[in-house]
Order: sequence, then structure tokens, then C-alpha cells
Amino acid sequence: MTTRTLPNIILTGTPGTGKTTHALLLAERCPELKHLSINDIVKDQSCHEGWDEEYQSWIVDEDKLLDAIEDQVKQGGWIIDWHACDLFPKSWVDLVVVLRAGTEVLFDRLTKRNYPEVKLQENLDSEIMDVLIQEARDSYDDEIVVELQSGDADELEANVERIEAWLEQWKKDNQN
Ligand code: DAT
Repeated sequence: MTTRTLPNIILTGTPGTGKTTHALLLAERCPELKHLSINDIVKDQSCHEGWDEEYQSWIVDEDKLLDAIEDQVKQGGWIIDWHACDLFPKSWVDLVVVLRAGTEVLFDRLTKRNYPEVKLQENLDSEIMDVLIQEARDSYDDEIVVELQSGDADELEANVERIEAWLEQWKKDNQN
């Protein structure tokens, strides 16, 4: 049983699967939940050890990142948007949504981002090899891990509705 009055939800998945898109729509539909963009925290609060030129991304300092968000996250009510999940302590997390997309869809989305070839290929491989869903299942109890397809707008809508319904149920189950 948690002392939080609102749950914390991790939205994870390979880059391009729709984490930010889902987080923004969910936060709009459920104003009591707030979007925590780990990308922005890493950048704005310098939770990194520098810039990786080859991958064109920050090298994240996970300890610093967890320190930066711990106090606020422990209060609950956060949608945590990040392409990894195993760093967040189990005690912080009530639901882990792993977003998935087919290779062709993902290729198109990542190509539009002008990712370097090596990063594009690595992300496609990661999606094909189920890296994120495996990481989520290895790190959290099975009953809080949900895998959802994010190929198109209908799936986005259905996913957000499903998470909204889950939130309502969580609130009923955790009234204190
Ligand atoms: P992420 O945060 O996982 O990197 P994103 O939310 O930025 O991904 O989405 C990448 C692009 O793909 C963006 O242009 C929106 C689009 N997209 C993602 N999921 C979608 C969906 N279910 N339906 C339609 N477009 C989607």
C-alpha cells in the first residue's frame, strides 16, 4: 500500500514510439497528473556527464537525475516520460506503460528526426528485440507492466482512455 494519493506512471518505449505524445494528451485529459519530461530535467539541471557526439545525446548521470526528481516524484501524480525504466526505484512506480511501434512506422518517425545512422539503427534493433518490454518486466512486478501499441491516432486515443480508466480505479483502490 502506498501513501501517495495519486499514482506515478512511467511511459517508456524506444524513442519515437510516442511517449511524449501520450504524456501530453494524458496530462491534458487528467489535469491532476503532471508530465515529467526526463529529457528536459537531464538538460536543464545538467544531470549528465557531457554530450555524446556520435549518438547526438546527453550521457545521463542517473544518480544525479534521481536526486533531482526524488522529492517531487515521491509525492505522486507524475507521468514520467523516458526511454529507460530500470533506474526508477520500484517503490516510486504504480504503472509502467511500454509503448510499441512497428519497424516501418518507427523508421519513418525517427528519419524525420534526422537521427545519425548508428542511432537510428540501434533504436530499430532495440524495438525489434523487445529491449524495453524486457527491461520493464525484469524491473517491476508483472501486474503493473502494460504493453500498448502506438502505431496510429486511434491507438493513441484508446491507450489514453485505458490509462484514464486505470487511474480512476487506482484512486478508488487507494482512498485514504
Ligand atoms: P517519443 O517521445 O517516444 O520519442 P514522440 O511522442 O515524440 O515519441 O512521437 C514521435 C513522433 O511520432 C511524433 O511526430 C508523433 C508521432 N506519434 C507517436 N505516436 C503516435 C501515434 N500513436 N499516432 C500517431 N502519431 C504518433
